[in-house]
Formats: sequence, structure tokens, C-alpha cells
Amino acid sequence: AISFTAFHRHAEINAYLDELAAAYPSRVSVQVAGKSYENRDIKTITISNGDGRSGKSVIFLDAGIHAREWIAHAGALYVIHQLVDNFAANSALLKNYDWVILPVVNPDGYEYSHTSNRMWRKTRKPVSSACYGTDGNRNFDYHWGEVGTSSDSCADTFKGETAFSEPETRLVRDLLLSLRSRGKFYLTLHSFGNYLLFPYGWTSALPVSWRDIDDVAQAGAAAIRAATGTKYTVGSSTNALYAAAGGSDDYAFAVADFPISITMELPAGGTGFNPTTAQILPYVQETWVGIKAMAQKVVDKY
Ligand code: 0X9
Ligand code: ZN
Repeated sequence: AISFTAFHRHAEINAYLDELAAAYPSRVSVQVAGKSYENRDIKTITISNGDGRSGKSVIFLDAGIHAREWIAHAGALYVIHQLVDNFAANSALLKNYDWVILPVVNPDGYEYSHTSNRMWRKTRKPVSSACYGTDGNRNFDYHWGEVGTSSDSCADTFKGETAFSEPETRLVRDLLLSLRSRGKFYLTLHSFGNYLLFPYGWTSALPVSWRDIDDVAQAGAAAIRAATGTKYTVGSSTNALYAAAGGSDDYAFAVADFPISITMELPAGGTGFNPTTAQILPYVQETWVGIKAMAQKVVDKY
């Protein structure tokens, strides 16, 4: 079991995934998708309803590409907990869909934000010039290095020396591409600010199908508003927040052909990236209300 009264370290999170796979072998499997730069196992958990049918459509959720955004990692864990431990209540979301969840994209940065620098955002691979780390959400090869990115290796939004310079972003790329036809909904959890963002992040222009994505995001925002009164802003990344190219959301949508791709910026709590431990449970419960509503829209429509 895992608690939502503390932020868990990477090893505890991986142990929870393995524990679920051992407890529910017909519905849960865990994969080592690859290694981080510092050689940590990056695991995905695949959750099904156990009916043995393969090749279903997929909802792919990840979190923690940015190290310091701890409530995002907790949000992904809560989704896992709901779909697995609370399967009976959520089985409609697993009837024709499998979920693939990657709760810690950037474990090196996450651990560093626990041990050394709470405000660390990037990966931890040294850059030849001077500083450490690349912004994973500027490192994807779709309009890479354009607006909203930095060439300064010391900057928090460093785009990397090349696109996909980081093992962690290559791993997300490979997962997205492997799901190319089955993947219907890509959801990536960040913090903070209460936003539901959709493509594009590299231009203020909208994709032709933007209304389809907006529909899903609006359903999430409305469900949260009704449940807790919390207001989420819905819009394209560029228009609702700021322009920033090379993000995983644009890549999932434009290259890996996920028809629905959304970045969810969870609430901040006390000091921005650092909610109190008492805020974790209410925040992740509220987040789950929104994710459930978005997933329900997707499974009804795609
Ligand atoms: O800047 C980001 O990467 C995200 N915000 S955060 O505060 N969590 O860093 C927003 C990303 C939105 N998507 C794209 N710009 N592609
Ligand atoms: Zn982020």
C-alpha cells in the first residue's frame, strides 16, 4: 500500500508498483521501460481489467518530467491506486481501454530535489559547457529549440545539446511511438497553476481538431469545479500559459498521433511547488475527479 500523507521517494514508488503487480497479476504488470542517466529503473505500470483481450486502445499518463513538481508524482500514484485497488468502482474506464502509467519520468531530478535542491526542475546529466541537466519538456524533437527555450545549459529551460539528448525523454518518445495507433489520450501531469493545456505549445495557432481536445479538457474542468469549486483554466499551451516548444504534449499529438493530448498543471499549495503533506490527499482526490471525467469522455468517444 502507499499513503497520501507523505511524498514518497523513487524507490518506494517503484516498490509500490511491484507490490501491485504481485498482488493483482491478472490486471497489473510492471515494465522497466529503461534507465535514467544515473541508472535508476524507470518503470511503467500497465493496468487492464483482466479480460485477457489484447490490443485495446490506451490511455497513457505520465508525471514528473519536472523534478520539483511533487504533487504531480503523487497524482499519478493516486490514479494507479484508484484503477487498481478501487477497480470495481472504476471498471468502466478499463472496459475497452488499457492504461499505461509512468509516474516518475525523471527519477534523477526527483531524488535530487529530495536530497539537495528542492527547486530542481531538470534532468541530471552534466552538460559539456558548465551546468547540469536539461529541461525534459523542451527536449522533444518537434519544433525543438524554437520559442520559449534556452541554449544556456545553466537555465531552467535549457533545451538540451540536441533534441532527445536525455535518456528519459527518449524513453517517453519510444513509449509514445510504440502506442502510435492504440494511444488515444496522452495526459502529462505537472504543477502548478490549475491549467488544462492542449497543443500547441510552439505556436499560437491551434490544431484543426482543437475542439475535440477542448471538449475533453472542459469536461475535466467542469467536473472539478462541481466537486470542489476549484477553477481550472482551459486553453492551448501558448494561448493560456506561454509559448514553449519541444514539449512532450505537442510530440504525442503531432508525431505519435494521439488525438487527445493534455498537460494538467495541478494546484500549488503553500509555497508553489511545495504543498504541505496535509494538502496531498485533497489535491490528488480533486485531480482524480478531473482525470476520471476526461477519461470517461475519451472512452465514450474514441
Ligand atoms: O513549461 C512547461 O513545461 C509547463 N509548465 S511548468 O510550470 N510545469 O513547467 C507547461 C508546458 C505546456 N506545454 C508546452 N508548452 N508544450
Ligand atoms: Zn512542469
